Amino acid sequence: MSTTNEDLQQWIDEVAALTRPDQIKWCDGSDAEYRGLIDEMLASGDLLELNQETHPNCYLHRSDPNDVARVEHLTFVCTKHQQDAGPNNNWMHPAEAHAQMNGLFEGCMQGRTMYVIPYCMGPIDSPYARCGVEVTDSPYVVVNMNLMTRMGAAALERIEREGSFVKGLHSIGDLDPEVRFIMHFPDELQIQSFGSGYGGNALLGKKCHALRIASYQARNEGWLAEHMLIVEVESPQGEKHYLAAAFPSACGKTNLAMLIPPETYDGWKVRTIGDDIAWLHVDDDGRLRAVNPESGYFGVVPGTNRKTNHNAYDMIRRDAIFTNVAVTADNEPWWEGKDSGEPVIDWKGNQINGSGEAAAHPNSRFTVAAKQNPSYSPLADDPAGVPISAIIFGGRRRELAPLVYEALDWGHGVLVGASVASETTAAAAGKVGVTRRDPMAMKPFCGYNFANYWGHWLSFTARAKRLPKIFHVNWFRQDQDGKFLWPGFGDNLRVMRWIIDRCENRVDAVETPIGYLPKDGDIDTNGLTIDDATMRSLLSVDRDAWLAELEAVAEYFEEYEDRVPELLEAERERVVAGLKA
Ligand code: SAT
Ligand code: MN
Repeated sequence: MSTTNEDLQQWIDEVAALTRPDQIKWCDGSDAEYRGLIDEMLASGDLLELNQETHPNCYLHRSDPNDVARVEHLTFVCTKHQQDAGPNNNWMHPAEAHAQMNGLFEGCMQGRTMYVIPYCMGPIDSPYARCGVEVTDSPYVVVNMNLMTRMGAAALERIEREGSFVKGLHSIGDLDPEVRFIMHFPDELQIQSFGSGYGGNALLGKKCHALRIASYQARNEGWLAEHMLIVEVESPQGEKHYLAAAFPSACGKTNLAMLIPPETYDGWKVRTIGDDIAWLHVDDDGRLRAVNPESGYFGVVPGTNRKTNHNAYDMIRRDAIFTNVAVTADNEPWWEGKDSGEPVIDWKGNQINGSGEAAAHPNSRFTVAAKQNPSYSPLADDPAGVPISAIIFGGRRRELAPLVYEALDWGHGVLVGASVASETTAAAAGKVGVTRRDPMAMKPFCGYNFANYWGHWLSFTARAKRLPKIFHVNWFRQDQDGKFLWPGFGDNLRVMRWIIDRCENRVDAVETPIGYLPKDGDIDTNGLTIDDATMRSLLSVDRDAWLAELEAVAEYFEEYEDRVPELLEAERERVVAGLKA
């Protein structure tokens, strides 16, 4: 196979001349191709077969122990001017980055097969969808892209019809952590990734294309590419709402997108449109519509069990690729928080020795096709996407942020999003549990200067007539002993219900300087063993702590100097004045 698109053909020829692979394979996305690659990887030891009786078509990949998470310090946005990448990105001049990457890619595929993966982010017939081509020397990347994106023949056809696509070049190199770079060239619609085979570093359709490059395109074209799940909530009366929610990596987006209603919520249905990324466009009626550019999930495994998320638990019992989990004596996958079985071999392939170290890596992952999700919504395939009623921001915060509050209006909501902070998780290399600013949960993913990004968000008041309401939630508030105050998981539907009632103007709220909070008793706790005092502390606003928070936000904004929109600073001052009054 090759292509009628000259630009694509020429690029593939150039890449092949540079990297010198033994052979080139154009991927068609077929089941036979998927099967063939799995068999090759089983033969090479890249994949290990798991118990096929209990877990049909499930396989385990052990990544290099130095290559288990995204590497933000090695991820760059290469624009001509450093200010355009902003203080939120590592920057390198495109000419320098190209010279460096060309040196690394030179001859790197000798002895290997080069795979050409045409893919489409978004429903294949959607006007909102965008295509790309990833070239890689990793068969693991090909099978993951098969599960995560609409890849193969149909995507290539669309590329040949439309002509435009994002170019992604990837090689695992020698998996040397010292020689690892994830480079983005937004003006050229190019991504180059070297030296890692892991998730967001290597599956270039995901964070590199659908967020970093897409956010840059979205700014120029008047839409938004966001790190958000999209969930459909249907009441017993058949009223449907679509909510989009942004949380940092490994803060429970997949669980919220696949939420199982509490027992007392008879007749409520929750369905998944997307679990990680949303592309938001203004439609002809002036509403925001969302599509999920992906068609599969790359989810955190630890903590998944029948109680926390039986949909996810069932979903990964067949046709799933596990990365860096442990295995039991019966050769079943095992992870911390799985409520059955015992690990005998850890994620590195060593016999468990009782050292107390985690058996599965804390950032171990499953990859599955979205259609396998018992709560999959067919609207995930709708080319028109779904209209969004509410946007929800959240972070992992031991204190300060109440369980839920509503922004006063869109402009204030942008401040709420821009102020998001969260404790770091194992999804990225580095220390875990440190609170850092993560505006809109996009810190690792915004492909341009955050200050311009906030300005772009603010511009939607002029672009759209019927904007969604904006909320902030915090499922992670703890008491002095470190105990979580809110049960989380399925019970988060109780909070989403209040959010929906607010969108429908069915429930009043208490106005405070930080936003609207639920009145006493308006969050349904029927069936929960949570006392009034706990609910009050979950919904309390500590004035002094909030004043300190807004001061910290001001300091954070200072890094962005004069690019910070005046409107955003005015919103911040408005909240400060309210708190002082
Ligand atoms: O590694 S990924 O970026 O794909 C997953 C995540 O961190 O959200
Ligand atoms: Mn994510």
